[in-house]
Amino acid sequence: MKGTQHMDQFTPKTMGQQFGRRSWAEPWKIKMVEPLRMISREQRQKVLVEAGYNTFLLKSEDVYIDLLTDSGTGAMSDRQWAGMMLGDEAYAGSRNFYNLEAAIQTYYGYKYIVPTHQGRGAEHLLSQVVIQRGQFVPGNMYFTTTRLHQELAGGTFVDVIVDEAHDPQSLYPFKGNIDLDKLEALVQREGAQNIAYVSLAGTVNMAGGQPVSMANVKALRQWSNQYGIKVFLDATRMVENAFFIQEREAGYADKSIAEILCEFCSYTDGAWMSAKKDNLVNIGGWLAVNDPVLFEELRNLVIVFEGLHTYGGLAGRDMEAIAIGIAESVQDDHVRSRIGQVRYLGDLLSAWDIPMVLPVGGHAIFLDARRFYSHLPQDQFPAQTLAAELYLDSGIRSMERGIASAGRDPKTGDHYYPKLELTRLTIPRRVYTQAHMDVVAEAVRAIYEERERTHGLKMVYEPKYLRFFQARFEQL
Ligand code: P61
Repeated sequence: MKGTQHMDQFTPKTMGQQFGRRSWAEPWKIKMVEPLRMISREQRQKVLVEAGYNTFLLKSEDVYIDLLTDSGTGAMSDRQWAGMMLGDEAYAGSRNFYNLEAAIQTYYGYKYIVPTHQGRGAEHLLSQVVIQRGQFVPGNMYFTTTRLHQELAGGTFVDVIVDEAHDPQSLYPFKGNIDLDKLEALVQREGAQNIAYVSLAGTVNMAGGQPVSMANVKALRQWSNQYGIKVFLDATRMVENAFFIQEREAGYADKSIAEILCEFCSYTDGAWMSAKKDNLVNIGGWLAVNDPVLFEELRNLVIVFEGLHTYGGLAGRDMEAIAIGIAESVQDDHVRSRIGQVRYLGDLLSAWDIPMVLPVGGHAIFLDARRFYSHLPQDQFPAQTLAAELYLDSGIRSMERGIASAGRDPKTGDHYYPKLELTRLTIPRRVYTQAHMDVVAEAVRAIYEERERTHGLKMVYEPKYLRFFQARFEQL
C-alpha cells in the first residue's frame, strides 16, 4: 500500500492526467521548422530600452516565443502552400477570387463578397458606407481599429456588452453577449434613426476572447428587426465562437462547428473579416453582405482604397490560401486542438493562482495586470509593465491590452480608463508546441514571484492614432 502511494506520487503523469482528463493532440504533424533563438538577458535589457518598453517596437529576431498576436502568425498547411502555386495573378477576374467567394458563401452563408487587404481595410469601407456623421454605433466592447474607423466616419461607439465582460473574475459562459436593455436604452435616448448599425463581434477580443451565445444573436436579430437596424458581424474569430456554443449552449453539442457558424451568421446582415486569424493565412481580409444595393456601394469604394473588386489588395495566391484556410478552419478537430492549447496554458497558470481573465477565451490568455501588479495605479501602465517584464525575463513577447490600448476620448482628450487592464499571451495557430506553453507558464510564474519589486512606466511619446503601436515608455 505504501509502495503504491509512493508510485502514484512519483510516476510521471501526462498533462492530461495531471488535470484529471484524457490528453488531446493536434490533428497535424510538422513538416517544416523555423529555428528560434534567444538573446542574453543583458541584450534583452538593451533592446527593451531601445524599444521604449513597447513590445510592438521590438525586432522579431530578438524575440524567443512570440505571443504578441495570433494575427497573420499562424502556420499554413501543405494544401494552402500548394494553393499558393495555383495563384491566378490576372488583374481582373482571377479564378482564386471565385474560389474565395464560393468558400465564404458556403461556410459563412453571405451572398456578396468584397476582398480587402486585411480586416481594417474592410472596417474602413463598411464604416464609410454605412455610418452617417453624428450616428451612434453600439457594439459588444470596442476593438481598437474597429472603433477608430467608426469614429473617422463620424460615428460614436457605445459599449453595450453585458456587465460581466468587464469583470475578469466573472465565470459567466457568454461574456461576449450584448445587453439588449442597454441597446434599447440607447434607442430610446437617441432614436432608432441615429443608430448606424449594431457592431457585433464573435468572441470579443478585448474582453479576453469571450463568446456570444446563439440565443443572444437570435434575440438581437428580433430586436433589431423591430427598428429596422442592421447587424454587422466582426467574424474575425467567429469559428472560435462557434466552438464555445457547441460546448456550452443547450442544443448545439451535436452540431458541427460549420453548422453553428452558418446559423450564427444567418442572423446578421453581413460581416467583416481579418482572415489573418480564423482563416489561417498570413495576410488578407474580406467583407460580405446580403443586400445588393449595399454591395454595389462597397464594390465601388473598394477600388478607391484597396484594389479592383476581384482582388481588393490581395494577390491571387493569397485569396486561394484563404479559400482553403476557411475549409480547414471549420474542422471540429482543428478548433478543439487550437482552443485546447490555449486552455492548456490557462490550466497551468490557474493552478498557480496567476490572476487572469476567466473563463479562458479562444485565442489567448489575458493576464489581469491590475491584480498582478496591485501596487501600480492604472496610469503607470501595469499591463505594459507586465509585457516588458515578461520579455526581459524570458524573451517572450506579449501585448498590452489596457489603458495604453484604450487611447483617449476624442471629445475630452482624456485617457479612457478601461476596467480591464490586461496583458495578452496570444497563441498563434498551429505554431508552438505544448513544451513552449510550459516555458511560457514558468516565465509568467517567475515574474509573478518578483511582482512586488516591479516599477511602473510613464509614457514619453504618444502618437495620435492607435498610440499603443508606437508609443514609448520609460521606467519610473
Ligand atoms: C490582434 F494591437 N486584431 O488581435 P487586421 N477585428 C478584430 C481583430 O482582432 C482585429 C481586427 C478586427 C489583431 C491585430 C491588431 O490594436 C490592434 O487584419 C476582432 O489586423 O486589420 C485585429 O484586423 C483588424 C493588433 C489590430 C492590435 C489592432 O492582434
